[in-house]
Amino acid sequence: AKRKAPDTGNKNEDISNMLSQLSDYEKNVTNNVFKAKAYKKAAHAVAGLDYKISSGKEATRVPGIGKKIGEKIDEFLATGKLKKIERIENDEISTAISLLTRVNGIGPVAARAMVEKGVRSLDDLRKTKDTLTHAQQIGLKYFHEFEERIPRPEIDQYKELCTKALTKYDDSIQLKICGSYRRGKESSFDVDILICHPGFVSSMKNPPKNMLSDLVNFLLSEGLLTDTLSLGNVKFMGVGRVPEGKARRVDIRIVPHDRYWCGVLYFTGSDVFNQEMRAHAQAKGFTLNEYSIRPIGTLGSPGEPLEVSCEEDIFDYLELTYQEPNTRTK
Ligand code: DCP
Ligand code: MG
Ligand code: MN
Repeated sequence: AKRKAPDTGNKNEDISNMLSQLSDYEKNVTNNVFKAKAYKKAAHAVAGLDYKISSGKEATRVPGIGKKIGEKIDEFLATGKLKKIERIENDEISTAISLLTRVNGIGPVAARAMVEKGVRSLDDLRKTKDTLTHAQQIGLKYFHEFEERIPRPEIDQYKELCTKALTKYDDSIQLKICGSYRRGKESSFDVDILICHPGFVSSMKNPPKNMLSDLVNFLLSEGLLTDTLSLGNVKFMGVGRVPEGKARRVDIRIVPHDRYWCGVLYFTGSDVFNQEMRAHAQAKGFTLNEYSIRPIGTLGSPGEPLEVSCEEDIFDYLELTYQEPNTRTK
């Protein structure tokens, strides 16, 4: 449902779009996470090729593309379309479910339930407003704004304004904008802000009481944040706005001060890159997550977290060459 970044240099854009469409369908309509992932992986794989695919058989040589997807590619190359996608697009129920899952806070299960109750459009949804959660109401309110990508210069503004505001609030706070912005993208779906403070370290189970909510309240009072979708001890999801700007999705995450760099690596992504890095760690006898990298002992249980003082340290433990954020596409 997320609007894709313009994919410059994709020699197989039609095919990768087709596969993304099938992935979205499996994710949102049939709720088949496994198939959705397979299609997404295939879409990424064909998008990354430096040549134009000329047959399904040829495509199956690409890792992540099996016989079935190869057949779909053949049908698409021969007819310029896919019967399966036509059927999906002509199906009222599927179309309605797909539309509803584009609302922030409405997942596949909720969308289906709403469609079963007769909801087909955003207007229908507005009529059921009282039954929606707070997050879903915000999602509906900003439906169109949330689908627009955020231009990089606007995230530069978030960086400057949040740094200024938070330094005023508490000058021990450290913040870094991660996600697709840190990977150098010209536009992003949301603003991902990673925060740490020396008052929250890994030996504590949670940050000191209200550390995140106090900080969020401050940004709300400054007008940089406008709404809350969800707020936990370490994670805020909500809405922000810079002066003259549009409503934007903002995620804020607090990580323990001594675990900052594992947090930075995780939150910089991409998600596919993270998956592959974790798989690689596993293969090398480590376990890697957003908090730590730990060696797996002979009995199979993880040992103590290793010392990490920059992202390079993590690559070093795994015997990988350091990768700059803008190369971490997968
Ligand atoms: N992340 C992850 N696995 C997930 C979700 C997120 O590893 N299932 C990590 C990697 C992502 C980062 O968190 O890069 C931020 O998540 P976003 O959903 O904000 O994704 P991006 O910032 O990478 O892209 P976008 O521009 O779509 O926000
Ligand atoms: Mg993001
Ligand atoms: Mn995010």
